[in-house]
Amino acid sequence: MQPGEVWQVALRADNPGVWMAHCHNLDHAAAGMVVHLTYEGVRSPFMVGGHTHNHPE
Ligand SMILES: [Cu+2]
Repeated sequence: MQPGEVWQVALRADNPGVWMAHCHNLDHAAAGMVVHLTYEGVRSPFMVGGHTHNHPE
């Protein structure tokens, strides 16, 4: 992809859970090449922020 490009991706979502997809060039991932895929009705037991000290980059 080039800067500013937007792509649409089709996938078969048949494995319910909470998923993160990211670029394996970690500099890119840290710059935002990360997507969080969730399914309606699927919840995580983990919390972000606050007293958990779990803060995304
Ligand atoms: Cu990348």
